[in-house]
Amino acid sequence: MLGEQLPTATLERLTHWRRAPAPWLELTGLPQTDADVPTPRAGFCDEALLRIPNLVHFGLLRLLGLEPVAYRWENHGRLVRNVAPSAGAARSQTSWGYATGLDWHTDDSVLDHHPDGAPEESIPHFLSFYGMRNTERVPTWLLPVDEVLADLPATTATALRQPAFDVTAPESYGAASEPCGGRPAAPPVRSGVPILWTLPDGHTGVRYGPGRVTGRTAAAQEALTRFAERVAACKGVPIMVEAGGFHVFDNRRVMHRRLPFEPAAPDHARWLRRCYARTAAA
Ligand SMILES: O=C(O)CCC(=O)C(=O)O
Ligand SMILES: [Fe+2]
Repeated sequence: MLGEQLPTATLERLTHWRRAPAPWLELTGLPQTDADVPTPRAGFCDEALLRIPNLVHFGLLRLLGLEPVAYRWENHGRLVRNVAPSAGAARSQTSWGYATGLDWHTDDSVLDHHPDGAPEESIPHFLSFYGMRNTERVPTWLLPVDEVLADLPATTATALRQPAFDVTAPESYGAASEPCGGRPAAPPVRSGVPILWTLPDGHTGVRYGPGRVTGRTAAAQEALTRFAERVAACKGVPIMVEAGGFHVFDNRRVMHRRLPFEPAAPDHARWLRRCYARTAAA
């Protein structure tokens, strides 16, 4: 049981978060593997070498009351994504890229945002990361949507709540760098959806990705431009996930980005393990 391995203070933080989830949570100093497993160079690796990272990662999700989610059209349908530089994907707008930045976005914004949507068709509630190594010290930047909205006119927010936007799928859905095999086609576009909506707990939810959303009317496009300008003016908060670190954030209340970086030597480059999750059914 992971609970028996963790300090009381950590367990208390997990219990507190589970009762009242903050937009994000960070932990450090978690159990790590003794073996020096090289960073995967092309996205995937032997999961048998990662028993401890997986036990810690999935154990933490369980303690937080979250269920892992995978999508059939990305990452070969696997639960854990190796967020690591891959030479073949250097300039891609995916978590395997590094030479270009990933600008502010939410993940899988092309999926369903309704609270009663099927888990395997819905926007992931949370992104969770377990750190294998990050000697380059490259953070994941976070930006709460509330911070963006604080400086936007109410009329703009109202326009963003209209079902007046189209969203296209991200590059990671069957990207050229990830041979598709027999995977089913991803939903290429979702039409007539809002950018902002109200979550069951009353917070504002957001779906966003530059170049992935368009307004269907002049008013919708105008509101989107105002939103993009405001987002571009925000700095956000850097979260550094290093070896033995864990980070979970709400993919509907928070946007994230990663700046371009120069990876350390092959086998030792930045390596985070990412798993999508959703609030477990009661
Ligand atoms: O590399 C990172 O810090 C985050 C990459 C990203 O956008 C993701 O994994 O969804
Ligand atoms: Fe992302």
